[in-house]
Amino acid sequence: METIRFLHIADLHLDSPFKGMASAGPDELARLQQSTFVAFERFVTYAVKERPDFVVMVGDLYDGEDRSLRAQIRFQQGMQQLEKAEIPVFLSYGNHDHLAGNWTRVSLPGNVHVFSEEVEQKQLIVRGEMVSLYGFSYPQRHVRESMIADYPVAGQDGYHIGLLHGSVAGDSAHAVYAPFTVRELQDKNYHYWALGHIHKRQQLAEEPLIVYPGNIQGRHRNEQGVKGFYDVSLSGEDASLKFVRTSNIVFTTLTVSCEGVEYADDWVTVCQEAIDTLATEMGSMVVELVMEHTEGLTADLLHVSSESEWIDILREQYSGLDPFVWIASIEWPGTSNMELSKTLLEPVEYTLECWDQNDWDDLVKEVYSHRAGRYLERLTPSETEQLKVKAAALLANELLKEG
Ligand SMILES: [Mn+2]
Repeated sequence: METIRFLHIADLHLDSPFKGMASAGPDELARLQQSTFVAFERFVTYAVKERPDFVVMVGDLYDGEDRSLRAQIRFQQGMQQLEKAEIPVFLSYGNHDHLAGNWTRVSLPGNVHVFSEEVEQKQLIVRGEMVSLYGFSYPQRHVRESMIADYPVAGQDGYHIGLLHGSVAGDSAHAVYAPFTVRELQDKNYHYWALGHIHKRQQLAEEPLIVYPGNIQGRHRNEQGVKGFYDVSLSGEDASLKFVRTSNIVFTTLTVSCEGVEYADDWVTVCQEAIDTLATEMGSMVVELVMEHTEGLTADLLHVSSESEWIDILREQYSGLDPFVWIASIEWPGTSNMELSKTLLEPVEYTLECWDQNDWDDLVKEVYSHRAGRYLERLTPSETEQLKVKAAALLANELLKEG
């Protein structure tokens, strides 16, 4: 069989608002809010240069069901560049950009093929080889039922690729959308399964390759490390993957040893050296600092200055610099257990993130229909958002209270 080559990308979350970064100032926030677009442009540039046979995009192209106009225009421009380079694009929408949302319509060029709300087959011919793609778009936000039965078993001819935005059945860490088992996917006899939805890059199986490329740009502390997409080659039964980085700002954790440090100015130097070394390797980043061996810094030093003062001093050192560095937090020994807090916070944040205005309306329906509740003022969507952030913080505080 001829070798075919395509790019597999998912969870672009264009125009993600970075709501969790409330501590950042307006300049830093603006910089963060640009990052999903920068990551997307890196992908487009790569595609135009490398000329793959086609591209598959597997859901959550947009962050919100309103598909912000800015995101749509930037996406449309990207698709036009791919059209000029004669690269077909096959895409499906996910739970974040489901078809029941309300958005201003922006047209997409003719090289873009969108999967409808029912599993369907699309085909193209690459150097005489028939390539069949199967997928669907989310008709509404929640698709809790399995969609696997609707995917046909592959025939003998050509290549077969499945697109699926969803998660493994029984994965309790993530609200389950379009659940599947690896076995069910394998039973379809496809050459490749292009997955989306889970933001952590991973391979669920090798025969055939069942792959989450992860998202293209981290959006908060639980989406750490370098992000990107896969450049995939299929040659008969053989497959190879190459990861391509797109992330513009990396979320990361850095442990700093304060051994031998006695004075605050030495502490600043030690931190700066560690941060600069990491930034040289990672580029722009949002970093959580973890201090260790702080015995030399007397308790006085730590007590006299508040935690916010320490962090502000470091932040000032990096204000307005390139690469962009934002110090998200400083953890001192004994203040909290970061591993524990991550374990607890991930499901909490995910749950809150999955809430939309409808879920909220449902929840408070009773309150407003109550005799006395009719006179209450309604919360605006932005107040609801703030409430979610506060609720997550409150819950985390309660959970992490030390005995
Ligand atoms: Mn997603």
